[in-house]
Amino acid sequence: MIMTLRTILNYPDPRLRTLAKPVTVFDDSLKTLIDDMFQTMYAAKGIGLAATQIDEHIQLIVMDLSEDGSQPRVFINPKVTPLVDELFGYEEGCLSVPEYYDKVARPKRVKIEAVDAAGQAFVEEAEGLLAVCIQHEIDHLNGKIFVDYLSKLKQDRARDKVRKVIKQREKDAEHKSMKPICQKRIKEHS
Ligand code: K1U
Ligand code: ZN
Repeated sequence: MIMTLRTILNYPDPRLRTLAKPVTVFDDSLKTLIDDMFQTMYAAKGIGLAATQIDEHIQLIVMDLSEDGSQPRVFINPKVTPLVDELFGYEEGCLSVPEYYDKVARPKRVKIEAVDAAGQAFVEEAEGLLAVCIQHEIDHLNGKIFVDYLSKLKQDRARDKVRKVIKQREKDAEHKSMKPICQKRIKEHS
């Protein structure tokens, strides 16, 4: 099976604001997209990923809340309904806002209605990390990012942080690509 590592869009890319369309066809190209999303999420050390984040604007989410990557889950056309008024505050992260974390309060217990990768509809109740993560990911499908819940000052800080992280990643990638040439030169001169 060929899997592709996809590029994750970074805040404040305007494509992150696109509204995702419902999935209507469950075919091999959807399966390939799901595989690509898992590979991309695991490679980025995330616990969730919405299709929006890789510039695919359909209602598709992958998630794995386990420590060892043993519990992959797929949510297609997901819907959440709060079951309580009580809010739960959690320090959230986002692969589209790398290395920036802040607390967001969301409904503590929710009902999830979705369809799995096999096209089977399911309903479940969630709290804790699953409730936090599914609400965060559904926000992505609606063009919303967790920093939207924060003050303008914090949004500016998040933007600056992302800029810095991207610059550093570009530098690291450049160094990495130069390494084999340097090693060859060192060998030639020894
Ligand atoms: O949507 C995403 O970008 C994935 C995001 C999911 C998420 C994590 C924590 C709270 C809400 C939503 C991440 O995976 S961020 C990656 C990360 O830093 C993290 C990983 C494990 C636990 C907590 C954060
Ligand atoms: Zn996110």
